[in-house]
Amino acid sequence: MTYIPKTYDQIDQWNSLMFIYNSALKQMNVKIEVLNSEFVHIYSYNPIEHVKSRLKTPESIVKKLKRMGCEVNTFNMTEKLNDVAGVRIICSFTSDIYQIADMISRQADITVLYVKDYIKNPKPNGYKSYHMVVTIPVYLTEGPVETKVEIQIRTVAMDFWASLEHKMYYKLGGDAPEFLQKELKACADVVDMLDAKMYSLNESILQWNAQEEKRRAEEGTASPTGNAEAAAGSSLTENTEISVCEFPEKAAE
Ligand code: 0O2
Repeated sequence: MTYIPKTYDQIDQWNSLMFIYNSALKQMNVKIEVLNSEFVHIYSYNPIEHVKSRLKTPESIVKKLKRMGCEVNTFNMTEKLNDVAGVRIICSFTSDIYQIADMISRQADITVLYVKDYIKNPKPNGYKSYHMVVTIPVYLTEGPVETKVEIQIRTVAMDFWASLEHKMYYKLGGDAPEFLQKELKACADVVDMLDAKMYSLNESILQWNAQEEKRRAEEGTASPTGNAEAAAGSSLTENTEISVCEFPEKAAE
């Protein structure tokens, strides 16, 4: 956070900072919702399954600052931590991840500070996800405050693995025996295979649909599904859930 309004020194600084981070999350959620709606409007397809956002808990902030060897204060919280405000976007297919990341990066008021692509470069334990740390301006009475938000984008399958791995690892105090680590990595490989299989199935269905549409057009018969949107069977309001809450695995802490 490059600039904090002067009036905020006089009132509780912690609550003020959390208010700014929370406002950044709200703005980010609206942006994501609009992008998804536009995608449905143009392509009759919603790439986003659901979105979750959360503010890091005070306990988690303290723990992370200590782990980093930093003194626990609000300055270090805003300077050293990049995930006090976090959004997690869960999408259908790996290809959606890069499309969503691109749509977010192209927003004029969003600055991408850095990206960690754990899909192209998975962690040794098997963790896969696309991380972006961005800043978004929060417009306060005294002017805009550039606020950091961490965006994690992953498929439903990657999220399933990461949520359970986080829970199990936490239960073991972050020190899992080697055989469990191997099992978790094996599960991550199964998740990879599932993602690839679902993607190729979807491609086949799209191809089949296109061929059927063409055949019907040639025969002069209408599609039984009526129109493209009905064929895609999706709209933001029907399928996409945007909620502001703890990430599920964090709620356990
Ligand atoms: P928690 O408990 O989820 O909050 P950086 O801020 O980018 O300089 P950091 O925070 O180590 O450094 O970045 P990284 O590696 O991108 O990880 C950020 C978050 O991604 C983590 O936050 C986790 O939420 C998630 N993550 C990273 N690695 C793993 C993993 O191996 N398994 C699971 N399940 N999640 C992972 P925190 O604060 O480390 O943890």
